Amino acid sequence: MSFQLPNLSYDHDALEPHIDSKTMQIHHGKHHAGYTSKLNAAVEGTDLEGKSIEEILKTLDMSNSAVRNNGGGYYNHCLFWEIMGPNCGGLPSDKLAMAINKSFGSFEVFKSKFSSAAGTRFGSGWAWLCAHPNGELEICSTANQDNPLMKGEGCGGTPILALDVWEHAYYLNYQNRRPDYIDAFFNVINWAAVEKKYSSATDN
Ligand code: MN3
Repeated sequence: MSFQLPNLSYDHDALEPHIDSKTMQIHHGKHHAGYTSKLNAAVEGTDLEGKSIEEILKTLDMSNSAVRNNGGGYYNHCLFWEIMGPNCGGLPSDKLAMAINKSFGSFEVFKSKFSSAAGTRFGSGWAWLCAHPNGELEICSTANQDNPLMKGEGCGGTPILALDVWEHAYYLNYQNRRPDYIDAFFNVINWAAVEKKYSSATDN
C-alpha cells in the first residue's frame, strides 16, 4: 500500500484571507503531491515498504536523504492541513489550555515563543508544538522537511501543531513578510484538532 495524498477537509479558499486559495492549491496539489510520489518511489522495493510514516521517520537512517526529505514532507504537510480550518483560531480550551498554561505560563507567552521559533528559523523549515508523554509541551523548530520524530531533530516530542515557514507556504500573498503570515496563522488554527493530537500523544 503506497502513501496517498490526503484530501483537504475544507475548500482551497476556506482559509482566506489568511491563507489564499492559490497558495493552497499549489501547496497541496503540487508540493505535497510531489513529496508523496517521491516518497513512494523512495520506499518501493525497500524494507521500509508497508511501514507507517511515523514508524519510518522514527527509525530512519538520516543519511537516506530521499526518504528524509520526502517522508518528512509527506508527514509534515498531512499534519499541517489537519490542524487548520475555517472558522477557527481563537483560544484552545480545557485540557490543552491548561497544559499550555502549565508549560509556558500563559497563552500569550506560548504564542510569542512559537512565533519566534517560526520567525527565526533561517531559510526553509518548520515550527512545532510538541507533547511529551507526561503531558509537558515544548516548542522547537527544524530545517527543511525534518521533524521532531526523526532522531536528533527538534525537541523529540510528538508534534501536535505545525507551521510551514518555507517561502512556498506564504510568498504569493505575503512576499517577504513572514511575521505577517505567522500572525495570520493563529486565525486558522483548529484547536480542537490540536487537542485531539495532544490527548493521543500523552498519558493524560
Ligand atoms: Mn510546504
